[in-house]
Amino acid sequence: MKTVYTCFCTDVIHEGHLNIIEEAHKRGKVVVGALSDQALIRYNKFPTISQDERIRLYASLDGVDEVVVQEEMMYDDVIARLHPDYVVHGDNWKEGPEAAIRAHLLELLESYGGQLVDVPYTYNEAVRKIDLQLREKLAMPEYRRKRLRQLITMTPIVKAMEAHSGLTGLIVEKTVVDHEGKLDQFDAMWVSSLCDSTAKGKPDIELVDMTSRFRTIDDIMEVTTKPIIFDGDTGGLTEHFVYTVRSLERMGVSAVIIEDKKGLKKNSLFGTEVAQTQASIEEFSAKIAAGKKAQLTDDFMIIARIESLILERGMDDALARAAAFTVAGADGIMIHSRKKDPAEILEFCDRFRQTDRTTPIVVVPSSFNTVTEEELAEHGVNIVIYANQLTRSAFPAMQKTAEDILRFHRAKEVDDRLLPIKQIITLIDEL
Ligand code: SPV
Ligand code: MG
Repeated sequence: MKTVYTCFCTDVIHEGHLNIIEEAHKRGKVVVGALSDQALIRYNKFPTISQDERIRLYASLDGVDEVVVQEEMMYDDVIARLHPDYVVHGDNWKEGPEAAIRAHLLELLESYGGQLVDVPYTYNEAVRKIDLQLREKLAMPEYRRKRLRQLITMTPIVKAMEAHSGLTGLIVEKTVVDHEGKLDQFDAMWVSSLCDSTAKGKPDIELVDMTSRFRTIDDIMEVTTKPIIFDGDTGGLTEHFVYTVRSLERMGVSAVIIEDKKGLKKNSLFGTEVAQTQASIEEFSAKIAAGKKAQLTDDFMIIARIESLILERGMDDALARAAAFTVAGADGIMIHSRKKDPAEILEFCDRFRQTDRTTPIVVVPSSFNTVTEEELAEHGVNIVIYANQLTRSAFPAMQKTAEDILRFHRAKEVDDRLLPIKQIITLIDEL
């Protein structure tokens, strides 16, 4: 009896999957791999049911003889374990980022004479509808809101990228790279006060009001499914912050980060070059506690951002605040620095982790950008935020195009650095 292997990464079975099982069954004993949660999240297929539920679902299908877990997106482990005579897969993976997985599988199979069977991919109205429904489900507030907490437990470090519009949201949602034998993508979005304000041509001083900030969130939510971390600046007056918490929670935002400053807030990357006042531990703890009291779900997170290193008040002050804000109810600590060297951030993380092994740590390596995600994770960081790089890359590109059109009195000279017209009109999917 030959062994036939196929890997599933779905929460819903449609006729395409049944077709694959049928093709597999013709060739021998059918072993279905359930792709693990950890691998699914790198695949933009965030699970809406648990790994155990997926295993039970696949095992219940006619023609399936055995279900195993495929831990990694690449097939190395399952192939070594099972040595299947055949691997069956829909032929849609010949194109796009998944082609790298297919190419690697072919090498593995070749080493012992296994065969790949590419079954014509079933794509019809019913399948399209199921795909769409799954996506819509992930975009619903109750699914999106809890996704950040889930990700923290599922991946060594959650990677968030700045978004300030529907378009940048789509970039964070959809960008996938095939790098070092793995697919990779961002896990979450950061609605930065700096970039949201900059996109509106305003300074980052809490001038863009909450109604406008919520509008940005809504634009992003309309076209994405990934969780959102909202930059709540100082949180404003405690009496106002409690309403902000309720609104964000209702919208399906996963977390708000508020910083321990008061009065006129300026961007942290100014450091001590401008006057900025840090709130006392007592004042800020009271704001966190009020926010936690206002919160209605267990999913939402209020993360306390500590500005002691930015304002040069020292490591001990930062650590004392982290401990106090956690006691006040903060669900995470963000520590910020504007030094180029990551040393003070890593020292903070190490010392914080000596007494607190669980409270999530968030960092924003805009200045200390030599540090890698792996190093941060080794020091106990749970979330890394790339806070402004999309805005900062778009601005010089747009400015140069504007200058060159003025210089040449026509647009021909800039044309070869532009997105082709055909692509810009088809960039956004229609329903
Ligand atoms: C933001 O992105 O708005 C932030 C991070 O708050 S920073 O600009 O570094 O202060
Ligand atoms: Mg900000």
